Amino acid sequence: MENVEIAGVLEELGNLLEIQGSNPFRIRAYRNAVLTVRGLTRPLAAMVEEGEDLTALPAIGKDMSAHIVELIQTGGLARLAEVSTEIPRSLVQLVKLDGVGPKKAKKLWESLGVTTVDELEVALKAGRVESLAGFGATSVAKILASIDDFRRYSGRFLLSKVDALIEPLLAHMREAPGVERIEVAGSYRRRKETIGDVDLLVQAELPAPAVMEHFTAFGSVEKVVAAGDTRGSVVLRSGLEVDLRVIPARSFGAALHYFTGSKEHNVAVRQIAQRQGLRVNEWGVFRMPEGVDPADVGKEDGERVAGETESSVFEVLGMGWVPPVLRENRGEVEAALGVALDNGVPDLVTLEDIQGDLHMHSTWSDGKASVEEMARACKARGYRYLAMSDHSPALAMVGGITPERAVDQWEEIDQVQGGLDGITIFKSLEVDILRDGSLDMTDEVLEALDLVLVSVHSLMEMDRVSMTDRVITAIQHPQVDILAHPTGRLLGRREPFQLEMEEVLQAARDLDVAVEINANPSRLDLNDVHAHRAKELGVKVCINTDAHSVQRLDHMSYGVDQARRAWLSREDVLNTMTLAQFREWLERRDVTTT
Ligand code: DGT
Ligand code: CA
Ligand code: CA
Ligand code: ZN
Repeated sequence: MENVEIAGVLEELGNLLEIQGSNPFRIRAYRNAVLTVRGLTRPLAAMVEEGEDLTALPAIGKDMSAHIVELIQTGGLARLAEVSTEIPRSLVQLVKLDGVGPKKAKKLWESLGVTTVDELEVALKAGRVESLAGFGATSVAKILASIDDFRRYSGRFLLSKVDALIEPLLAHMREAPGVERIEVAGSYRRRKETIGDVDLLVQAELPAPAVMEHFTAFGSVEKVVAAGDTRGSVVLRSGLEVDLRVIPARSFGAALHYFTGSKEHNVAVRQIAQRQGLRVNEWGVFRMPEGVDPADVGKEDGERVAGETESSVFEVLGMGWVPPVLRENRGEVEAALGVALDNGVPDLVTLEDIQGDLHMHSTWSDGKASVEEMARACKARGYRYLAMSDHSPALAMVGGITPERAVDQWEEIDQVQGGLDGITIFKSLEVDILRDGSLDMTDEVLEALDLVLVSVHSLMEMDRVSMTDRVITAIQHPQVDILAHPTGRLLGRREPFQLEMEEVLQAARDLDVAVEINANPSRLDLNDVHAHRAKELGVKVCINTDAHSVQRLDHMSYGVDQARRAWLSREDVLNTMTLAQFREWLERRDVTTT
């Protein structure tokens, strides 16, 4: 059993215990164990096999260690089976809805017998929920809206989750007999925020029954949906579906292009080909003899003119190679042909371009690591600067920093800085935008900070006009530098709040405020379309992790992928600046007023 799966089982058990009303310490023990397991770089299965003591790991006590060993050795967990005789496992789905916590889920189950999202929807629409204590009309409307979101995303997986789930599968497939090359195509290769299914391509001489056999024998396969000569499909225990295609070398590039998609991109490319008397499919690019009806020819008929490599497909059509992140038919086909833009496809920003991370939290608010640990971790990632940006006091539940404590934190930052070479720590805060657009911090502190981030964390149900006013009022404050996670969305859990993005971006341009692409894989906020618009308007985009732990600083790559999907180049991104340039940027307003 893989670490991700173990984390999934422990998380589910923890959630069930919480619905049951179990001891909060026990629930927290599960939460912390899940965090530990998710963060491990070594497989627990290997550690157990080597007889290592798991209780040496943070947050893994005797019970938790026993659970993990049991999972690895038996593939199941007696405790989970036991709890699920007392309480339906499907209740865990209800808790994922906005507006339904563990207590409410329990109540819905006990009073109305609701165990699934479908049953809850029926009960809500029949008016049976409204009359329960603790649920009112507002609560009902909120839950209904959240069921819509749930449906829209159900069956889709966060990109980061897929990264974790398929790593062991790829390692397994590399060992299949006769495998020459492996690529993951589809939305995964395009680095979309969420993934419907994984499209795995394997290059091998056909026929290759051993490859298919090896695939379906992967340890995490729950169900084999299909297993033919060249095509197979399985569902993993996590629920993730994986399609496999086995492709001979002569067609691998064409298949990689075809199955990377998107469908819309493929359609546009096929039209380009048709104009040139060429036919593109997953087997190659073919020149058809004059006067032949395409409907009458087989897949590989005609003269093969490309297909072994992906770049050969683009080249034969007179196009430059298009990075997969751009293949959404949003102008990349024309750009690659060089007709719409004279500079063709832009040079996209890369992870190596990033010089600093300007949004993160420490133990001063709800982070898990100290200022020093975060700073050292940033240095280890090759950054030249970072901003320590803990929460402001309006977020009382996370221990936001009061003006008095801010001053104390600066002392600590100065001390840490004194012991650190090669990286600069900027003093910052992520200041809450209050209802009326005012900021949750004294002007005195705001002026003393090196960098000010602002963001909305409360009252997200505001109407569009009020929310837009609120955000624009906030960024009009002369000390504001960055608008963080501008729409508040949480993929699969919370829709973006109502906001007139065009107005906000224009205001940001006029005020010289940067906007964030929050790199947390469940946020990725701004989305690609809005980030692209920011670039068009000349608004600087900043890619920040918002990390609450050292590990999560590694989310930067997801933010960079999102920026690339938005066509952003290095010069569009604030935190690609050198330290000297960034210092100058911080002084930009002082410069213009003198
Ligand atoms: P997903 O799985 O929903 O996240 O999105 P994709 O893009 O991975 O879509 P998927 O798995 O249905 O198909 C993978 C690729 O195969 C897709 O991006 C383009 C290609 N493809 C699939 N069906 C068609 C089709 O009917 N026409 C064309 N031109 N391409 C297709
Ligand atoms: Ca797919
Ligand atoms: Ca697919
Ligand atoms: Zn934050």
